[in-house]
Amino acid sequence: MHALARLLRDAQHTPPDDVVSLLAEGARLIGGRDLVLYLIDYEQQVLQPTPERLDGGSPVLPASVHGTMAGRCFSTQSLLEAPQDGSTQVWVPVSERAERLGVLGLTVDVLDESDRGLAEELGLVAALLVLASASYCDRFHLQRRRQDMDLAAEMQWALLPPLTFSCGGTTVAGLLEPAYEVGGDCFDYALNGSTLSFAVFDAMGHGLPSSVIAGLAVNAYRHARRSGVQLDRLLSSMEAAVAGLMGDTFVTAVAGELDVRTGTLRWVSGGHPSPLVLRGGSPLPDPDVPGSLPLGLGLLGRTERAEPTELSLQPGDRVLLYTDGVVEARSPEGEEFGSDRLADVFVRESGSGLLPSEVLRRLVHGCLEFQGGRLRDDATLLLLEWAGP
Ligand SMILES: [Mn+2]
Repeated sequence: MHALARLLRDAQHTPPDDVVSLLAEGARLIGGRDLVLYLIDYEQQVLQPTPERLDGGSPVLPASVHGTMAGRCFSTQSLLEAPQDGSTQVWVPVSERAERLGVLGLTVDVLDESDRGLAEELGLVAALLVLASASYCDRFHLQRRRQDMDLAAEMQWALLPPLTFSCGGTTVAGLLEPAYEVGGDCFDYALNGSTLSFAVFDAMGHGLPSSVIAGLAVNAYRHARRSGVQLDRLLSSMEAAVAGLMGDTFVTAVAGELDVRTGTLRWVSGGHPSPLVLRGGSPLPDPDVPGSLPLGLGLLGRTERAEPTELSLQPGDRVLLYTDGVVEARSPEGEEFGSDRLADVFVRESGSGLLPSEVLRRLVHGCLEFQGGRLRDDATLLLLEWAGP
């Protein structure tokens, strides 16, 4: 590990947009050459390469997640190797915990067990370098874009936590579409001690105004959470911020807490669809939750918020939160996506042994494809998995 730690030291003095030359130096430790750093695009469909041309001059093409070795490495999060022209082509996940950032591709003559270990560690170092460098240069944000991003989406992406996080058997994974035009949908989460807090928001309308309101909602949520506001008071506390500044706009919200030691799940809703819970491959019946109003609407102080709904999770349960843009999606023929279809697709993808982040990626694309690739409203999904204490 010492040699890789040396890369971190060298990184302190290397221009932040030149992570690839540091990684190429790391690859040479196992005789690796032609290193390529692929980063996943915002829609999670294509891995975008740097450099775009190897030293010998041959071009490096983007790699689709579906149907390429780089894509399979990304989906399964495992090192892959394949013989190529007398050498071996290697693909290594570039991930921080469960957050899948991309893949390293490199060529070696031979690869033994200790080289494999080193290659995997190089992928972890790559993830840390990309995350750190992305906070002070634009290179990596741009590499992930396959088209222009509008201002509202720029604001939404800056608000989001890492899309996926995993610790000790609990995973949370989120995704939103349309990636380059998203406006009012957002989510957030945090693990503090044994409490995983999470929330999903949908601000009314579209575009920039929605994005501003969503930003306010997320930050009001974080502020309340960090001020120690309990779950039963959370929505009223956020209401004060949203209603106070924005007049007659509204935000639907669902916010909850999972005790990762016991599996106790509690949540509150403000006009938001109820979570869908999958146990042993089948959805649980809808919880009997009283109707609730969104945040805002000038109802500050005039509505009583219901007590949190509680559910004891069993190991292996998966909980899906979604915004109305998912279930109200319509096919070009006018058919609604609907919550039954969402449950069906969730059951099917969950049964395939895939990682939670990959299940979610496929769910979002299922919804997008259903609409002929063109969403009318933002669609956001947040998936929690509890594997047990
Ligand atoms: Mn919506």
